[in-house]
Amino acid sequence: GGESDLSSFAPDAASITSSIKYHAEFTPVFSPERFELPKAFFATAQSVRDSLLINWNATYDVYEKLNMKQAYYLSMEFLQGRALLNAIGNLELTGAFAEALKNLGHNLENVASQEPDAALGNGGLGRLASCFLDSLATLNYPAWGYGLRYKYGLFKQRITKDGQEEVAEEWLEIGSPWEVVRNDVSYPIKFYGKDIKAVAYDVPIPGYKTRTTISLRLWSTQVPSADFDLSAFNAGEHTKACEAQANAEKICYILYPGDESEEGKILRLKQQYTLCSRRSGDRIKWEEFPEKVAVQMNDTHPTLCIPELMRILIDLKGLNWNEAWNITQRTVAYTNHTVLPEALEKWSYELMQKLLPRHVEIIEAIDEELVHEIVSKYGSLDLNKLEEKLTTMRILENFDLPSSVAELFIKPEISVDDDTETVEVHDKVEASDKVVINDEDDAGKKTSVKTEAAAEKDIDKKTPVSPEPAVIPPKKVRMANLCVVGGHAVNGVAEIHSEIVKEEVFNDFYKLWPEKFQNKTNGVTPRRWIRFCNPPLSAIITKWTGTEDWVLKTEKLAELQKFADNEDLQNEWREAKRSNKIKVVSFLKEKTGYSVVPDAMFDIQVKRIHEYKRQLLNIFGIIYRKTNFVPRVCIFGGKAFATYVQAKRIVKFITDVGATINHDPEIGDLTAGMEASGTSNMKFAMNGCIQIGTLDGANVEIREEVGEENFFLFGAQAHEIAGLRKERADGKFVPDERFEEVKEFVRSGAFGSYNYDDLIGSLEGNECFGRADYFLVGKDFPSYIECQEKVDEAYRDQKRWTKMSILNTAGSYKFSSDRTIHEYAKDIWNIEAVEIA
Ligand code: DL6
Repeated sequence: GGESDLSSFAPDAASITSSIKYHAEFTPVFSPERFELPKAFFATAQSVRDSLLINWNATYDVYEKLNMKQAYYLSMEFLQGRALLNAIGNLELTGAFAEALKNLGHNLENVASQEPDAALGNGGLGRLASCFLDSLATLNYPAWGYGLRYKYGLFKQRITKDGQEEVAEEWLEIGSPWEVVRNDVSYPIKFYGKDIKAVAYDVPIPGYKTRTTISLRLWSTQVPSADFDLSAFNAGEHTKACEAQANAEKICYILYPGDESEEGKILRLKQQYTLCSRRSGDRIKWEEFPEKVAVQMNDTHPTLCIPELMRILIDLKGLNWNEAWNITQRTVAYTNHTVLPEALEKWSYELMQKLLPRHVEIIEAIDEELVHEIVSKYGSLDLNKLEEKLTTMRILENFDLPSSVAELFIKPEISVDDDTETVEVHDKVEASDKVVINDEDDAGKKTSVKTEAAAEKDIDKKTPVSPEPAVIPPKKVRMANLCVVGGHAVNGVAEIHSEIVKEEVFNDFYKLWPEKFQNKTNGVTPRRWIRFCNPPLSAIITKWTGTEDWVLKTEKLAELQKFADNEDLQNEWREAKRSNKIKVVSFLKEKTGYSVVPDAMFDIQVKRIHEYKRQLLNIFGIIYRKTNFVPRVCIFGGKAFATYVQAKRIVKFITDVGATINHDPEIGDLTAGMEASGTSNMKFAMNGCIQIGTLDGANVEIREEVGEENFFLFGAQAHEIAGLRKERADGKFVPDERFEEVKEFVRSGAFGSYNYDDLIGSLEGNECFGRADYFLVGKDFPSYIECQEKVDEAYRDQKRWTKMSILNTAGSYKFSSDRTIHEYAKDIWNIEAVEIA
């Protein structure tokens, strides 16, 4: 309970030692004889959990009593990572646990390294959700994370001679010491008229230097035990008897199951509905719901919470449409994380209707209301313009207009001559769409699927088509439009991105409802990303700013600015960096067998592999610079999505170049407007790294904060991109000789026998990709390598370099997720912090 005198509970090393011994013996998950590392990890984590449980229960006791508004962060991804060091750091018990483990013959770091990686996310979007949870707890905001308990997290990456290979990561194999199954919190979910059961597993999220400990609630799917087909099993039909169970469990099997196949799509939609489906408590007064609950949709994956809340309010609670709509809109808000059109989710209408017919009915009604609103606002426009608005803004794509407004329009007839017909198509099919060619009727029995390039050629507006069958564009549900319509707030994740959201991606909606649109520049938690991951640098910051307050109030980091030229600070700073680099040297040796020197510049890019993230530009630069300049250790970290062929080619290419360069006896080492924010850039700046980048995402703001002279800028800017792409497509682009040289060198087979024609071809407008160097690697190459020369020059002057590094840390204070969370709490969720006494 919250009021117990355990509030001052702060165990010392001796009591922690007994607690670890107790758990090793009495909450066993290993056999009793030995006390080896895995067992030491489990017992230590169980002991930490005891401390967390006291605060955790107290937190929700208070929330229950005060019945205040709480925020629910709905996300298909939480990239939590390992929790042990983070938890004891937040509890300020690191020293005590280290001593306790020493008493038991172990070392804390080795014990912590035993923890499986809870990688329930792909990259920035999932890690952002986890940073937000840390900040919410630290700042005492009443909140929850809601996600799915995937059995397998993000795959483990193996690099083989063929490139990347994905291996399943079963993070729950030995169980998780953190999660608590809430057997009393389970709900039925209906698919095709049959119930499955979603059970809550709660993970404690402790705040830093506070008792507040909030929950990450992960849902797991099962079949109600009464549904087990005992007679089939006894009759020997084992597979049949277990089928229902297997079908239910597979929903939470893996993070982002491949959705190329129909089965994959259905599974993904079931996952999304599982996250959003809820039968809420009867104690709730529905009219007060938005005063008690704020729901944040992390991208469009949780969009179904909109029709689901409507369904609950109308069908189960008996509210009328307007009341339900008002409550829903005031409750939910949407964060957009991408401007890439192919990443804006659209669901096949047909598929969705089969799985969730009632939700589709509700979506159709929302769409119809939207159509009326657009018509009443823009009714005075000429009909073509009005039709254009409806075409881009509607939630339903490729649908006829509702009959209530259809008579406003005189539709162009499809004119059928003897052997030629003209097909009016209202919208261009997106790059990733498959186009269904239908040679029967709308119900489409004989169908075939066309590829992207063929589809784009086929469906240009008013294409004369002779006697070929007509193209019937597939009916879709645009989840992003539903989010914008159904939520009271829409935000981007960096200033430039939020501008693009307003001016391009959702411009028509912005004109209709400007008040909905906001910016919330991302942030990362300074606990995990400086204090705990970089103890040498943290100690220096604490010494020079006078206290450890900067961990909570990152604006204090700015105080370092006044010492940036101080020789003592510079020497300490260099020493800390060197000690960290020595750790990297031994890590690299252990993982790759390569030996590198710590005095070299470490040139690092860590993020998902994606064409727009420009790993290709980086590696081309490395090939070009191969024999010149300052020695560098170039490190790439990142995974390619399992079905993203071009990204996997890039992984293969990087490893081939690495293998060749690393065996060379002479050597002892981003497209603007496309990166929504980036968060690795924030982690790098906080840790005193000097960055090279384009003016994109949060880079723009980082450069502003750390100072132009402390950021290496190259490349075209967002507003130039469209023109440059056109120039490229029109064949007017003249590539730089140095770029041509590098391509030639790659073609010559310098990096092995793998055929890189497709990779190089994509930089030249190879037919197979249909778009000439879409990510403008060739265009930015000269600017990139010239900028890298400036990087070398700066590195040669170590005093200047160290000053730049200090000023990066000093200027990074804005990028704490604490700042971001305060903004969400105030501007979108309207929640207040509550301290747990
Ligand atoms: O907002 C978190 C993160 C940004 O920092 C990255 O710039 C952006 O690429 C990423 N977006 C996605 C989009 N996925 N979907 N859908 O991962 O979000």
